[in-house]
Amino acid sequence: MDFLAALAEKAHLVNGALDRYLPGENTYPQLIHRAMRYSVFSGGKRLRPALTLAAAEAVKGDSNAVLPAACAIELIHTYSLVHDDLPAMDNSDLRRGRATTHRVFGEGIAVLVGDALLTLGFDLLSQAGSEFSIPPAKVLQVVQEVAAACGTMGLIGGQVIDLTLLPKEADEKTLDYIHRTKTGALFRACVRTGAILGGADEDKLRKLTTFAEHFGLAFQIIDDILDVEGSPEKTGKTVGSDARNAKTTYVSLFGVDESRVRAHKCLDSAITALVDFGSEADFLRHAAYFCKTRKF
Ligand code: GRG
Repeated sequence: MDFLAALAEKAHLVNGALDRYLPGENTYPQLIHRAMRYSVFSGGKRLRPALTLAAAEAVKGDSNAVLPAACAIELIHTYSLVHDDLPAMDNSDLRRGRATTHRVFGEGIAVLVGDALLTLGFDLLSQAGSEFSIPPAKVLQVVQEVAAACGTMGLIGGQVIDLTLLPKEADEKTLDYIHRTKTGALFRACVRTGAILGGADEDKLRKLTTFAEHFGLAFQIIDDILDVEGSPEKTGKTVGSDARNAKTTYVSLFGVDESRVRAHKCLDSAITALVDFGSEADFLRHAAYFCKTRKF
């Protein structure tokens, strides 16, 4: 099975579970539930939850048991996109190929959608072990991991620097910080969550963490390239928004060609980190190959 077919299979599982976890559109107050569902069911790739499931598989764990945690991570990811698109941040009109949440529901509701998705995400994560007898200490560990990835040393820290950085202050070290926190932290957390709940030993957890760190950085470098030479039909986003917002990116610092070389190097390192794993880690390997040529 090729990678996109395998991803679609995992996305199907995740979408079914998200549909069960999110309050129905007719649940009072309907407006927020409609807006949450609009934001979540909008055609995202579901790459992070797929990586959570795949990390559990890579350590021969039960991927069904990590499905709630995988969904929690997708809800948290969606929160970050909804807030990032707001006029006070990136001011984007298009996300996942359609109008952003605030363009459809207004800014106030979009802020609350993000808050609600983040809250529901942690609620789900805290229940991650209940059906599948995962030890409570492991559940607590992933709650802490994901909280750290979302906090001021993770997503929010990266977003703060990204929002406030002046172009003349931009250098490789700062850009690495932004990428490691804004994008990398959630990739790291989603892989570690799957591995921890799947029962990884310390050695496997370390190797999967190395995979995730290289993968996350490469994913963002490719995202920077797609913002310059991607197509809005494929990415589902407005192209050129980094330049319009005077953002420092890999492309603005190093150009497209050098950025691509760096992304490919990271992806090769990600694949190398899996050298001791068998075919049970094939989804992760193929995710890295996919990332090299991804157009969306
Ligand atoms: C805390 C508000 C707030 C923001 C944190 C994560 C983030 C910072 C902002 C989101 C926007 C952004 C460009 C993030 C970088 C990560 C990234 C490339 C997101 C897009 O991920 P995909 O391509 O999206 O997996 P889909 O739509 O497929 O889920």
